[in-house]
Amino acid sequence: MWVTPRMSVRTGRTKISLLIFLVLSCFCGQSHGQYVDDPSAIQNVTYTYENYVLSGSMMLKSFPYNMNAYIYYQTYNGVWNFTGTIITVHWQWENAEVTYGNWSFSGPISPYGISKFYVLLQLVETGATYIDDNHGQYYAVANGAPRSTANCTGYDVVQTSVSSGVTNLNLALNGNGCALYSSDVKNLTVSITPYTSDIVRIKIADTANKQWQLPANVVPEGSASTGTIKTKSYTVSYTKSPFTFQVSRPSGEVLFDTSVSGLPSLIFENEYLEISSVLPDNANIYGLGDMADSFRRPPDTTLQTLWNIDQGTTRKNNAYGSHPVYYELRNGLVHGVFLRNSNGMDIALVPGQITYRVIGGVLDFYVFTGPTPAGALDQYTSIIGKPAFVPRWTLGFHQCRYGGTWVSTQGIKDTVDSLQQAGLYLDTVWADINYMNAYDDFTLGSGFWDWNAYVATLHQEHLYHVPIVDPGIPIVNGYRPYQDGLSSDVFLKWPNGSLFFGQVWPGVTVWADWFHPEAGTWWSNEIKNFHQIDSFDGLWIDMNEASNFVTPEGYEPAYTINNDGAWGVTGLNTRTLSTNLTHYSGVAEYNVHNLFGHYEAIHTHNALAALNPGKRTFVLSRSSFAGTGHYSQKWNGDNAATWDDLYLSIPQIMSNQLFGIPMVGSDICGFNGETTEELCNRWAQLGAFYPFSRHHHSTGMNDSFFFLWESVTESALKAYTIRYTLLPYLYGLMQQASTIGNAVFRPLWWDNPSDSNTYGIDTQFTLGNGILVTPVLTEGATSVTGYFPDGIWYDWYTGGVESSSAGYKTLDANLTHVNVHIKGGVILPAQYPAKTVYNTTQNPYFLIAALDSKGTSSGSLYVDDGVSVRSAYTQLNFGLSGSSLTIGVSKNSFNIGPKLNSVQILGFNATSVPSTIYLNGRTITGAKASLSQQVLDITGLSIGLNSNSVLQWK
Ligand code: MIG
Repeated sequence: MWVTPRMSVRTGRTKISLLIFLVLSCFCGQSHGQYVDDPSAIQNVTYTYENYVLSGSMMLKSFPYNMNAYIYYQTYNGVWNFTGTIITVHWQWENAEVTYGNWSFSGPISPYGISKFYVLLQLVETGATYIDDNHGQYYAVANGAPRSTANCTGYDVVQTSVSSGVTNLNLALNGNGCALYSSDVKNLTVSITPYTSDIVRIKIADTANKQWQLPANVVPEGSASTGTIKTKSYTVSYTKSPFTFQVSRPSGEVLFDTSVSGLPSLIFENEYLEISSVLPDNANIYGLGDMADSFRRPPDTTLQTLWNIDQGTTRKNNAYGSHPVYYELRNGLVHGVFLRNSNGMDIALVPGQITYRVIGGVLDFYVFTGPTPAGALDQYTSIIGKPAFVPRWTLGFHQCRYGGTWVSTQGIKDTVDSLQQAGLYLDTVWADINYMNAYDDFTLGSGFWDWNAYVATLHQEHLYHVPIVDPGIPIVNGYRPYQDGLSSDVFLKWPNGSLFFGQVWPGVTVWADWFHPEAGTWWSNEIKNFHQIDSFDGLWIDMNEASNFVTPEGYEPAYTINNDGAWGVTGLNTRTLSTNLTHYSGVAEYNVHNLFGHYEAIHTHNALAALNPGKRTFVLSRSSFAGTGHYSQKWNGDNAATWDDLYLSIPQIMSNQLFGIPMVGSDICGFNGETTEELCNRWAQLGAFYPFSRHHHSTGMNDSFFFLWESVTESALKAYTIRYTLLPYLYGLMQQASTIGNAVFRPLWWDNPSDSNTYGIDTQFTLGNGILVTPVLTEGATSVTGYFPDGIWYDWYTGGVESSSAGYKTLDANLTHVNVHIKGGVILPAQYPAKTVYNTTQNPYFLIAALDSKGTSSGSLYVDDGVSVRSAYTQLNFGLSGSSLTIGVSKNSFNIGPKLNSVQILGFNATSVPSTIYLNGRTITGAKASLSQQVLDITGLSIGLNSNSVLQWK
């Protein structure tokens, strides 16, 4: 650990050069006891950081000769990677009393912005060591100078009142504040509101009410229970000087604690808010996105920036959407924390803490206590809004393409024909910007003169169509959307009232101000008009970060968040709207940048709902914010045709479940770059299990349609046969997501929260609790190792037992095989698959009943018309035990046409095959049972699903 210092000492006023070494491990190993500790040894430490060089100066008390100096940098494993870097310090004797030293080193400074410096002086002659703990303090590091937080002494509680369960505190700035990046807000108001028995809201706002606060019609704030809450699953406490707060479980387990040793208790400036909470070491944190990262966020090295940006998959960058929510899994119990704030921010996870650094707004926290994963998600979505229920057809396969042959009706039709001729599954035909005339929204280009006639033929086949619509509206005289928008005055403006121009596909454009009261009407009208020339079934809203091809001038705050992973280099205005713009009623774009796509999604949803009253909508958005899932669905934007992006799609889809956006997917086979047969093959196998399953590819690339390769065709057929077979199950999961907020595409810990082996797994997932998918994610692999949680897992294809106790298994995975397993104890409702969702829904049902170790299983089926918002529905519950299957109808208002034709029982342990099948006590003639391995197949049934029944076999 120690490096012997080289030293050259000259006396008097001559310069002394010492080498100061950076020591990488933290200071904890040092015993202070054996040293003389003089906290005032070092004074006036300054640091500057520019162009990746950290430099500084300091004053030292006069010391005898032969003094060595070291600078200790307290590092966090993996965060600050300075191994071997030596700092050179040039010491100068200033006078007899003090020593003045300048030092500098170069190297990448921590992008994580959590830094602590110590300086240690060692007197070689006497062997005594002076440790300057005073300057072992915390510095905020962003682009520009690391700034000392020594004077950030927080706030004191000066007044307390409690009324109808809500605790209100008045806070006053302690001392003069530190003005770290902007001016301190002097007076704060804290309200601690018990929301429900499992949710508490702690809001810290400026008393003067000058800071930006989110309107509840744009980002909901949930509603507190009106009556008294009898049992709360949390307690909240606070300290008065300085103010900090703690949320605990009644057991005493502390979930959130803003009193973090060594860190400022609270910084609340008009453009810089900082607050931290204690985390356990090696915490299991999930969420905080959009991002491309492992699902479990590295607890020591995560910096999640939230500032919506048009940026393809880049590990650990901010991306298209902003979701300031995390879930922590601790000893099998889950809780979550939502910061309801739309401003740009950095959220850092370093050992033992989470730190928020926000460039505006207020600190509006919700802590929800789970403790089950599903409970936590239900609680979060009770605040931000439950996910929208998707139309059933959207669960089919979607084909998209940018450019290539998709520049005319015929080009698209050729692809559709080829897919169908290959026997592949298909439900929805997309149209990218190439369908437009000159990339102008709501127009059809010349190659698409016959488009709507073609859409009509698609509809006849029960296929669907979704076109893209971009938010940039071209400035073209006589172009109706532009003219209409001008007349309604809905476009975004500079503070002086002049229109803001940028540039996107159609050339110079303006953008709507979604906060304008006329914006929704204008957008709805354009969409309604467009529907007359293109009878679409849903809309795809792209470029809504908002993306701009040019970077306008605009305000940059002093604390530059780590936008695009390039602190300070990529400013807030980079390739987007200017932060200077003002929305209707003076709302600053600076504060609401992260809401552009979210608000556009709301308006687009409203427009579609107006177009088809009573029907569900389908809006695919690239950008999102907390609550977008209530209105819209999402895809993960421009991934690349790489194996890494194949993998990343899993954690991305899982994270979106936590954000309340269950209907999400990534571009299958990869958007940017050329895919390969093998990659596309594995992607078809994985993509078949994405909630939103769409193949898409960028312009300028070779085609990558499934049917182009035999192996990919075979894999796609195999994998999508499973998907379409399980449509009733998948649809039921979507319905549950929209009512109780449960996840559809789940991490393995979702249903096994006490099994810590599952906490880091993001190369496998389950659909609901019943289907486990273990895809191949590496090139050249012919096998794959996966984890099987406790219980019995049956192989999808053979029905045989794959695993009956928790553990890892290596599975065969030849090129056209995707491993799918069924959980013992679950009954999966299924239908015989046809090549479209519609045709599948016309086919008979069957049940796959996988038995648990007790020989039982259960499941459910939800059926409605697939499109109506408040539709009549029928809900059935299945229970299998011994030699009978009970079908119970708990709600019965939708007539289910197809009958239940067969039941497969996996794990059937008897040696004799039942000879008689009974329905409600009567023999069913024509029904028979056959046993192969341990799968009992009962066929020849025709059971109506609108009444209770009992099926038995003997
Ligand atoms: O600047 O519409 O993410 O899916 O194909 C690119 C063209 C604009 C980005 C979307 C992508 C889409 C593409 N769009």
